[in-house]
Amino acid sequence: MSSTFDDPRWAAHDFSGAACHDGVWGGGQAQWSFCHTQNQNNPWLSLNLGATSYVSSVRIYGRSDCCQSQLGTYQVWVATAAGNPTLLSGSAASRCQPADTLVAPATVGPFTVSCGLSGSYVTLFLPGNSRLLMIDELVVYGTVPTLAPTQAPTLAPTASPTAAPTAAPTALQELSVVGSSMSSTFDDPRWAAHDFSGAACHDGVWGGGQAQWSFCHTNRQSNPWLSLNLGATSYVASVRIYGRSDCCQSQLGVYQVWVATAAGDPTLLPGSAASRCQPGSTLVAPATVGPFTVSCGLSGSYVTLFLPGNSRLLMIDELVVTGSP
Ligand SMILES: [Ca+2]
Ligand SMILES: [Ca+2]
Repeated sequence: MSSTFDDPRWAAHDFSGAACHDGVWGGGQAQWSFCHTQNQNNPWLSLNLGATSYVSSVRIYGRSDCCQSQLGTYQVWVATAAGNPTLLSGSAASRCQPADTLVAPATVGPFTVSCGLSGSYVTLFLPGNSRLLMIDELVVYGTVPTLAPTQAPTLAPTASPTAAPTAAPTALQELSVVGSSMSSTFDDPRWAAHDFSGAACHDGVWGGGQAQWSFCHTNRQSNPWLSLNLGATSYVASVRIYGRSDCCQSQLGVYQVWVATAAGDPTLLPGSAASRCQPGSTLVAPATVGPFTVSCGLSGSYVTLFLPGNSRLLMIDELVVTGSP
């Protein structure tokens, strides 16, 4: 406070500021819980809030045993220091309800002053000469800030994880063939000089007619087949069949292409070991050299051309596989 009432007649009582924030008011002389300055110019009472706080309002409980008229014109300030707020630097103290002249009637109140300011001190100030500041209690309402900043926000969660990336698509290419087999190899002794084995159907030569004789040829049989060994499980995008180029193109007729884990008649392999390309279609080659391209989209290490039915002859110039190794 700016001063403390020191009349020796009342020396037994505490009139310091502590009496105005002891939680006791309205008791009259039975309690003597009021703070009291000397008669002076511009008396003040400052409460230390301990930390910068938001002050929403202040409530003044007037002296309850007598003298209520002494409050009269008063001001409430929020400041960064105790003391006469009009003597603090401009930024150090702000007045609650600065546009209003507050005048307390001669009652105990309480008188509530709206504020809305932040600071670490609240000061009751009685402007003017020959004033007495004496009230029962000064109560401050507001919010004490947390001492430490709140926890830093975590980053927003990332989007749900994407599926592991699939292997980068490889450009489709003509797949190499490491070997071949057929259900049988044409063995007419008249043509013994020629190679009719499966190798003739993956030698890179086709369309040459009798000048080249580069075709594979089974005996006449049921369900003949030609299997190419890709050497490793590979993605088979499509298969291209070049028909025999010197004659006999009508022999291809109804045909199937399979991708499998082994060579041989695919209909005799276990179900999971062979899958047919275009399983919903019956493929029938016209009596031309083609080529005939069959879309596939299956993976396996063998590609098999299969001619279903009895008394069939498999003879074509070349079987070319396109895909990814
Ligand atoms: Ca009190
Ligand atoms: Ca050939």
